[in-house]
Amino acid sequence: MSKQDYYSKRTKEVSKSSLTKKLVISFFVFALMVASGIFAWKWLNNQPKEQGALKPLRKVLEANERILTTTFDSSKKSKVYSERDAVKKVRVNGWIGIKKEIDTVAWRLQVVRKPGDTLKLTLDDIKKLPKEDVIFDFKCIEGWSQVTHWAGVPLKTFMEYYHLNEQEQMKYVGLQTIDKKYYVGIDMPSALQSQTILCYELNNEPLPMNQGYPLRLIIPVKYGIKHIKQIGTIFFSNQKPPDYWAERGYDYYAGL
Ligand SMILES: Nc1nc2c(c(=O)[nH]1)N[C@H]1C(S)=C(S)[C@@H](COP(=O)(O)O)O[C@H]1N2
Ligand SMILES: [Mo]
Repeated sequence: MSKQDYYSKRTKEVSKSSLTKKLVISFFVFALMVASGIFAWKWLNNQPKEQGALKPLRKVLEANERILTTTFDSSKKSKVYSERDAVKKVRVNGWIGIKKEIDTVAWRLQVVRKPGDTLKLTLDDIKKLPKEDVIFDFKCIEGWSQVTHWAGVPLKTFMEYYHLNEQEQMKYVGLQTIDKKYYVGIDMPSALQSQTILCYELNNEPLPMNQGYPLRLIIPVKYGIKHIKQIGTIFFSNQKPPDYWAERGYDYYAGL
């Protein structure tokens, strides 16, 4: 069989009318897909908002959160780096609730053990507790990251020292800036992870004012939004504490 015969045997004659039919069908399938896409998009945008995010999208974030909280392993550490890897010039990001000057002498960390029962601590009280260095890759939701070197007392150590055992059984920790304008809520397992610290040093020096002096949270298992600077108050709750960025449509859990 010649090559030409071979190909002509294998080539089916396609009639013009069946070709037109196929073309019409695929056009309608395409049009239907476009229309359902537009419909779904319009439907989504007509949904009510729940905490700054369209309700169906907020539901997806909450479903993710349920999966992530059940699979979270608090004994698993975030990757640690050596001091050599840490940058000297640390980026400053986020000014909400940050004061340029604060009264260092008057400042107290307010730990609300129960409504109406607040422990007030000086920075020296906190510095007396065992200090841990945390060198990790700090990740902001805006898309940048930096290996940075922080130090302070692990929140777990702090809670044990002040006999906050009952509070450790609760579901969330809430933290607010001194002026209460920035605030975060954190699930207890992440708050008690060993690398979560109440931080008062950056690169072996006291925290600069714009980086959270006198005290900030460093929590490597979360995105930057949860690393609240200039903490004034800490409280404990079984309900989700208010969270500045979650109220504006971001993920509440913000886990890494
Ligand atoms: N009080 C306060 N804390 C804050 C913010 C803020 O706006 N106000 N921004 C957060 C965000 S989005 C990031 S990425 C980190 C940045 O920390 P840095 O300025 O030390 O780099 O701080 C977090 N803590
Ligand atoms: Mo951020």
